[in-house]
Amino acid sequence: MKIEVLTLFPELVEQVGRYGIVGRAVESGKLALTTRNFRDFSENKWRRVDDRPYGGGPGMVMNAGPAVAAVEAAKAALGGAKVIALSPQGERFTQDWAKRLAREPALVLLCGRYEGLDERAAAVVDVELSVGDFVLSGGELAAMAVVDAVARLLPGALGDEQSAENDSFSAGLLDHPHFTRPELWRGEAVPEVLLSGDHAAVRRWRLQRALGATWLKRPDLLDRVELDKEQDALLREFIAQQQQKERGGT
Ligand code: 9D3
Repeated sequence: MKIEVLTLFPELVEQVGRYGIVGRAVESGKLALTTRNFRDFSENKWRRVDDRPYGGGPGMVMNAGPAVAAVEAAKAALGGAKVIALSPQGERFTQDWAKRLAREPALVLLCGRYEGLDERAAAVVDVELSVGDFVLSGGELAAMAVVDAVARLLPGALGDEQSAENDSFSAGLLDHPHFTRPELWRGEAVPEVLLSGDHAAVRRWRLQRALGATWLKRPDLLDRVELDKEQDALLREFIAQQQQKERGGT
């Protein structure tokens, strides 16, 4: 897959391709990650790509000209691509979006700076995405999150195929707790079942703790997953145990 990021800070965005799973996807040729600087498409000798907002007010607006020229150059270089603008006004980027985007042959990610982009550049954008309800200084960190989430879904990117399989085991749920050596640390033991060698029991424990953590911390996620009979029984048991503890505690 090819991803080209359009930005005023190409060196910032390139860092995401140097480390970890994204770095490996780039190294192995599964991901071609490139950047393009809007400034190279400035229409003035000062290389400016922003100007004051019509109608007045604080801040600056990104010019449509360099943004659209950069998108057109990117699409030509990639042989066509879906164009995504990172924007606080965008639809929420989710794991479903990551899965959808991982199936595309090529993406252009347009990162805004300043107060926003001249509205007349919107015509070249296929979809606007936001990474959450908080204020960033620009689209770069959001684009890096999208690159990371998409790259790890590319076939073979994880290396350890089990990690991808585990993701489906607990799809839409929070993770279960993890333990590693030593067995006893500052007086705290590892749960017995994880030392038992009983793989079916370990699987059930992990599934129950994933369901329990989701119920406690992100009950909204449970509304969006269909629990099978086993999951339903494990969650009911977890809730009963939880209520038992509450009665003991008060
Ligand atoms: C404080 C400025 N805001 C005025 C009400 C508007 C504003 C403009 C530009 C807020 C943020 C930004 C820059 N942010 C992004 O480009 C961005 C973003 C974000 O801020 N949060 C979550 N996802 C994204 S994707 C792009």
